[in-house]
Amino acid sequence: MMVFKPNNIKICIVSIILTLISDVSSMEDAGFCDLSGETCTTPANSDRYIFYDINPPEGFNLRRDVYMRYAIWLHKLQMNRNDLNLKNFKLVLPPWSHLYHWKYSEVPEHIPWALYFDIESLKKFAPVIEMHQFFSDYGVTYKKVEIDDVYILQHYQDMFETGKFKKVEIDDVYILQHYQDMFETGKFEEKMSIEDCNIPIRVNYFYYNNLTSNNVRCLSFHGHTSQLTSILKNSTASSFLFDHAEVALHDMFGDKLYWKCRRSMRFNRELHKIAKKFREEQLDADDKKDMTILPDDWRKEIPRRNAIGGPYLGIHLRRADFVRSRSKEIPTIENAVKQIKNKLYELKLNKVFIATDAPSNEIIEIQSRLEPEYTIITYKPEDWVGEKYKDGGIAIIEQIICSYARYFIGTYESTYSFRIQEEREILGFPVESTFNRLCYDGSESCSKPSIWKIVY
Ligand SMILES: Nc1nc2c(ncn2[C@@H]2O[C@H](COP(=O)(O)OP(=O)(O)O)[C@@H](O)[C@H]2O)c(=O)[nH]1
Ligand SMILES: [Mg+2]
Repeated sequence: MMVFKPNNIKICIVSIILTLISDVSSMEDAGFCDLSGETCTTPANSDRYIFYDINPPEGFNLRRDVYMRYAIWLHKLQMNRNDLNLKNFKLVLPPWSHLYHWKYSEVPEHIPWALYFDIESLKKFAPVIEMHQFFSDYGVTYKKVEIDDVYILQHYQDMFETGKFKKVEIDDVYILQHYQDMFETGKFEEKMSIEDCNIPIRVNYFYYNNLTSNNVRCLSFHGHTSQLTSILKNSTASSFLFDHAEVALHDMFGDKLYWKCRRSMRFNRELHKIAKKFREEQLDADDKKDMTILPDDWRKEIPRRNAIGGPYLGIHLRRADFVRSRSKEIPTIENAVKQIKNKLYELKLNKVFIATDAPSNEIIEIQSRLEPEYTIITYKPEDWVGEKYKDGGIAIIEQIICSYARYFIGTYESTYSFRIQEEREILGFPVESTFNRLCYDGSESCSKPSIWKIVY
C-alpha cells in the first residue's frame, strides 16, 4: 500500500493537450496550448479546471447534492488569499447524460445545466462553466443543436467519421474509492492514499469518446471535499478530474455556506414560469397572497417563516424502483390515500397536487379512491414542454409545484423529496408544514424525516 504524502507527489507538469487525432505534440511545463501547439499560457495565470463525475446509477437529486460539495470547495478556493495558484480553478459542470430514470431521445445526449438551472445564479456562488464552454474555450468543436437559448450537445460520432475529431486529455484523474477496511474497523478518520483500484476504471468521461486521460489513479478516500486541496497544491497540472466524486463528503452539512450554495441553485426561469402558470390556473395559487415571493437575486433573500403557500396539499409519492427497494417504508396506494384524505380534512383543503413517478394504473387507483370528495391534480406537460425539457424538466416543474403548497408530505429517504423540503425552507414556510412523510401504514405515527432548517 502506498501512502499518499502530498510532498512526495510527483509533480505532474502536463499540459492539457488539444490534439488532432493524428498528432500535435504536447509541451511539457506549459499550461494550455493553442491548437498549433505554439502559444501556451502558464498555469499560474490561466484558468485551471476541475471536472467531477459520479457513480452512474445515481439520480438527479443526489447529483445536485454532490455538485454542492464541489461548488463549496471551489467557492472556498476562490476566497483563498494565501495561495494565488488556487484561485484560478473553474468547476466544469458535467452534462446530464444517461440518467437511469430518464428517457433520452438521442443516445447519448449531453444536456447542459442551463436547461435546468439558472447559470448566472450558480456563478454568483462558485466559478462554474458548462462543459460546452470548456470545449469551445479550447477549440474543440462539437455539434450543437440550438433550442432557444440553450444547447443540447450531441455525440461526436460524425466527427470520427469526418476525421475532425479532436482529443482532450485531462492531466490528472483520481478515481475516488472507499477504504475497503473502513466499515470493518469503524475508524472514520480523515485520510487518503493512492492505492490499487477496487472499482472498474473508466477511461472516457461524460460519454464523450474524445475526453480521456493518460494519468488515471485510484485514490482511497475518507473525509471532506476540502481534503482534496492538497492534491491541487502539490501539482501544476491544469486539469483534474475526480471520478466517483460522491465519495467525498460535505465539508459541513447544513451551515451558512451550505445554504448559500443551495440558494444559488435556482432553477431555470422558464421552468418557474411554467410551474407558476400551472399553479395559478389549476391550484388557485397567488404568490402575493400566499407570501411566496422571492427576490430576483438569491443574495437578497432574508430569513423569514411567514410563507403560507397555495390552497392545496402537495404530495411526493415516489413509486417505481422505491416500491421494491424500500418495501418496508413505502405505503400501498390505499394507505397513501388514507393519509392524504386525513390531511386534506384537517387542513380544510379540497385539492391535492401529487408529484409522482407512479404508472398510470396507480394514478387511476388514487383518483378513484379520492374523487369525488376531493380533487386530485397531476401535471401533464404540454408537448413543447416535454420536448424541450424532457423528463428532467418535468420532474423539476412538479418539484416546484410541491414547494409552493400550503403543506407538503414527501416520501421516506427520497432525495427528490429532500430537495423540495430545502426549497420550502428557502421560501420561508413554517417547519411543521414541510418535514412530513407518507407512512407505511397510512397513519401519521411513523418517524418524521430529519429537520434541516435553513441557516443564514
Ligand atoms: N416527474 C416526476 N419524476 C419523478 C418523481 N419522483 C421521482 N421522479 C424521477 O425519478 C428520479 C428519482 O431519482 P432521484 O433524483 O435520485 O431521487 P430519489 O431516487 O427519489 O432519491 C427523478 O430524478 C425523476 O426523474 C415525481 O414525483 N415526478
Ligand atoms: Mg436516486
